Amino acid sequence: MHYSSLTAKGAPLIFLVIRHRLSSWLLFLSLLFSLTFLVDRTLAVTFSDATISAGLATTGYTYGDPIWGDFDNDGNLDLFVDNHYNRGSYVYHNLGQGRFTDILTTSGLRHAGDRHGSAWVDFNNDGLLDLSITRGAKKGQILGKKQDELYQNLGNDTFTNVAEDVGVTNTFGRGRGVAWGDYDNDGNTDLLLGNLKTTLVLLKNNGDGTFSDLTEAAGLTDLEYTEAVFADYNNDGFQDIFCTVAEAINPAKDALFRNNGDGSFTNVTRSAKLRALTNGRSVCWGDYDNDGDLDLFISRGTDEDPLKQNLYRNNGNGTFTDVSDQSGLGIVTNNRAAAWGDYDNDGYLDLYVVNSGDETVGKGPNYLFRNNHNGTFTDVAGNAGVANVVFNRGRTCAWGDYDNDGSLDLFVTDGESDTSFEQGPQFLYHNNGSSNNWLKLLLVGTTSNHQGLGAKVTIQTGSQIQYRENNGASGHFLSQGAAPLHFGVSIATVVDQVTVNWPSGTVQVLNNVAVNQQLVVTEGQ
Ligand SMILES: [Ca+2]
Ligand SMILES: [Ca+2]
Ligand SMILES: [Ca+2]
Ligand SMILES: [Ca+2]
Repeated sequence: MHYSSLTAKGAPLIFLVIRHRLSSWLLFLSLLFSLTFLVDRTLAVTFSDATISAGLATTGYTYGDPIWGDFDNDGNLDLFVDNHYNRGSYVYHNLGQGRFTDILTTSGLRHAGDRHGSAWVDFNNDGLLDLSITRGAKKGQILGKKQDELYQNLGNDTFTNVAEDVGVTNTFGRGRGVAWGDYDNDGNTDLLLGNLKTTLVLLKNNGDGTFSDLTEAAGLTDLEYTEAVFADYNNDGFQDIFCTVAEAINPAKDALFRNNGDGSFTNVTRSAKLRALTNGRSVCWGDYDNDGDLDLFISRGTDEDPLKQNLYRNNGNGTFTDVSDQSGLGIVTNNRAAAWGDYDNDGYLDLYVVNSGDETVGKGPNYLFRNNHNGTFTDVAGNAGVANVVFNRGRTCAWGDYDNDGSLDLFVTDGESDTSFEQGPQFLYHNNGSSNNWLKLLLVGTTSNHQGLGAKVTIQTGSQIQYRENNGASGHFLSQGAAPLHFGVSIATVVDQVTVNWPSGTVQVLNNVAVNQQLVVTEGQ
């Protein structure tokens, strides 16, 4: 559309330039045209509301982030949405052709519960995504009695809760965040649980159907955090932990724990030059500046105090620089979920942030911060059609290409417990796409954990690199994104090199990979 209108307006100009300095003007015009066209390729990206046409419910009672995961391995991303307050969760099975059906009643999942965080994880390495869910404790009244859930995927679209059998019930926590990652690189994914007004729990997966509580041995005792997530910030091959919390009794401050590689962690917040701030909500690791290390965005806010959002650029030497202001992300507001995703496939990670707003006027517009390729971001949510302006409170979001057209789609929920807006509209925003190219990589570990959690992927196109860490198995406000890993590659028609650093230490290199495909990368093959 933009292409043809530009050509029509440009036509009279061409006659002028032919009469003058023909070659230089033509060169100038063609450059201008190319630049405009390149900008058009991405500026034009919009989304359409596909909630009803996809067969999804239009209301929900969410607490934690919705999670995308292909639990039946048919190549289509399914969607779990964990409704709160004893409302039935949504277990949306993707039927293909952009349609979903809720299979809660036949899935084997308990109908409802005080559910908060959820994560798709293949905890037993059988190639099927299982479902891990944290539960609250009725405002603390049933601590010691309440149990988290771990639904083992039995195939045939059914699940059974094995949490008690394997020992991941976390009865002494008011369950919030859930993060899976192989912190000791033994091929089994371990479990890190954030709790409200109780402490963190680290459960080591023994690989034999049992888990051991190694919180104390890891040096993670007495840490009161709701959000704790794995990510290897210093690229030493060991998953580190970042934590934040809001609404604790004595709100703990943001903390970064370096994995020492021997099963223990050390608090390095100060030496890493991260600020000891409070009231973080969402923790989002992503390499927004394409330099091969994970940068960190933290959304913040409480209903009493709008707060400044934070972006930390990873300096690549174990320290970070606070670039909140210079990046344009340091706005003062009250946000909840946030998630990185290259929605316009231009090769740079963009960021979606959900605005919770306040109890009087409800939520403000959500943000779609488009990456300007120079360390700054511009909010384009309104033009893109994802500002999500509804009379409610903002809650959660997740990126996933549910229709496999190569463009990341977006699921957004509203509604917030303990407010006047408990029930909220939920939206599936279909990405109408761009002409940019893309590559999706689905990792399959063999020596490493089957899901490939913790694997690092670098792709090179010409002189540009992009970097992702496969850390998708986490939930609540830990919007780490789903497998497959999604890369936009702009106008590149071939990816020169794909390098996968597996948690086992195996390094795998693929050369001259065709774009616009989903590639399965099996460790060692
Ligand atoms: Ca590390
Ligand atoms: Ca970076
Ligand atoms: Ca982008
Ligand atoms: Ca799509």
